[in-house]
Amino acid sequence: MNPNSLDRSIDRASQTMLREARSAGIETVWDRYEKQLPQCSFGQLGICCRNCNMGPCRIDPFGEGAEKGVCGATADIIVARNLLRMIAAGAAAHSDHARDAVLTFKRMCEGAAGSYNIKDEAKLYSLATEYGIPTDNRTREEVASELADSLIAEFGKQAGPICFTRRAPEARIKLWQKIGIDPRGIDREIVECMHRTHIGVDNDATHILLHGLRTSLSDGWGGSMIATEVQDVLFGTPKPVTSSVNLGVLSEGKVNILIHGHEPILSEMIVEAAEAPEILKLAEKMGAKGINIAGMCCTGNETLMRHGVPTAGNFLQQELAIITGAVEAMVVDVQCIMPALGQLTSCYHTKFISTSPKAEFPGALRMEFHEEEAFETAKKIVRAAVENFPNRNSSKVIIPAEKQACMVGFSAEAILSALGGTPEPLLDAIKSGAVKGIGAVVGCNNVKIKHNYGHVNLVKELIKNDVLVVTTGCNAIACAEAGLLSPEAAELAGPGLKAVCKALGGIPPVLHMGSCVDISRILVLTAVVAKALGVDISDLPAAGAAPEWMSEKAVSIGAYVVSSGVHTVLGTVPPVLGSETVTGLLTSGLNGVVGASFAVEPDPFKAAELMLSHIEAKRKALGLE
Ligand code: SF4
Ligand code: MSK
Repeated sequence: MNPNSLDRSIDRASQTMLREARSAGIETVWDRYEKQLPQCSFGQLGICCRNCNMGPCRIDPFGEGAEKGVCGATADIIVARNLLRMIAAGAAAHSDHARDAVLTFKRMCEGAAGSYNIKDEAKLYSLATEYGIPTDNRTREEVASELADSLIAEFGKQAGPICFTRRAPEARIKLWQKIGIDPRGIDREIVECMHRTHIGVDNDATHILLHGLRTSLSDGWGGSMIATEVQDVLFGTPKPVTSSVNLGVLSEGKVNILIHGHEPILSEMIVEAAEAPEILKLAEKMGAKGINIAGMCCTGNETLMRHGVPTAGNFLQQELAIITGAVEAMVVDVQCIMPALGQLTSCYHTKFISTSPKAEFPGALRMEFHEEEAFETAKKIVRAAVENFPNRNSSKVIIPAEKQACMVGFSAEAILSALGGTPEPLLDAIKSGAVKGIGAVVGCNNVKIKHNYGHVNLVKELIKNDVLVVTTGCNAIACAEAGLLSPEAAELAGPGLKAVCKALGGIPPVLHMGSCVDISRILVLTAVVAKALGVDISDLPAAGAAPEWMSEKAVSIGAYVVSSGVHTVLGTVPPVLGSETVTGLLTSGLNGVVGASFAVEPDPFKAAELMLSHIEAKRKALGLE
């Protein structure tokens, strides 16, 4: 790879910092990727196995060497097992995040997490009704406590169903039941993945993959959806709000604190702690003009959409933010946090503060966070950052100018409210062809694809062709940085979509629906639209994409989106090409099973064509030509 910064990112702020990294001799993720090249082709094809100590085994893809592992496992079995383990890890990450959110909710009900409160009472009661929890003549706390117990029970259930799966259209639920993938308890499905992939258990690729679909559904309509809903009850359901994104949100004169990771349990407290009068006074004493909190990755998405807290960047920008030399503290919890941050922050004055009991990092200062003393710990963390301000070396500070305005916070509830409380106006727009369909574009950055290139170009192509885009995760941040989350971006949309955006009071053509777990909001939206049209989700003129995905969470997401009936285009190839059976199942066989499948297309323009032709075909099938 050419080390030119222009080849690594399309984002100008990132290019500036990449040049700075190069001139300062600082190593980044792109340099480490180059040192890995060529990457192991057995790993790329998914045909190596370490599931027992007779191995490691690998299959010769050219048929000249070993065709089977020591135990007799074929390429099909090995690839399928490896994929199932990826789904299990991804589903576990989302669902363990959900577990912590629910346990915090329960502790709050018991009075043991006094810093938290119920911010969305209406959602609390609607969830209670969904769970059949009586609400008459009961206190809010009694209802909340019983709801918390019901949500906690979803993890350990031995027989389903998981309550939120019943939000899907009837036809979809029946299909899941018919093919045996209606998920049972969340933990049960994940544990069963590990059992099935142990040596000598499940040895049929199709059978293994079907369990992958079931596990992923326990994530999408289970763990992820529980995380979203409980966080809404605790912190408020997002409504449209304006803010700004990119590295230019860092402030030269203020204490900069970056909050990075995934769980809003901590970041909500940090945002509050930074407003405490004594802390602001301390900042002034340290010579700062105030405290500037900025998000990173999905923690950034959570605070951006609920409070309009600016976001400094997505996954591939986490190191670049430190290289600005202007960050007093990088505070992290879990997921997508590069272990490289420890060494990198040691080159600057930045304090790298780890907070989760589950996640330790080399070189990090540990300030463990527990709900019982949430606000106090948050204040300690913010104080540590403020006291670090005088250590900033102003000669090392380079803050890029790029800072892009955006409108975010389009929860499913906010979208329906913008439509006047009913999906009808959206259905009318789809029926008339003003809006051709819905594109769900989500997922990470991946160093194998030029930073934000896949995201931004794919989304631009979709809106240009009158496809309304809903986005979460690092795609949402990429779109925001490119100006696609501003009402003015409607000018880049086709005439139909542009008119709809204007008629709805000036909404962007790309709607920010939140963090990774909030892909559950997209599922809810598709279910609402499908039910209103009287069809299954797989009949909708809708398609999904993850143009720069990299994480195991993304594998679980892709699996539950397809299992829910949405055709999905991936921008990077999953490690499955070593098995024709598995590749064939994923790219076409699943159509006959769940009515949707995967495609892989790294070129965002071609990926957009695939999505558009899928949407056209679905329109035609619905008689909407
Ligand atoms: Fe090899 Fe089979 Fe053991 Fe895997 S499970 S390492 S293929 S012997
Ligand atoms: S942060 S999982 S890199 S979207 Fe959710 Fe971004 Fe992917 Fe992490």
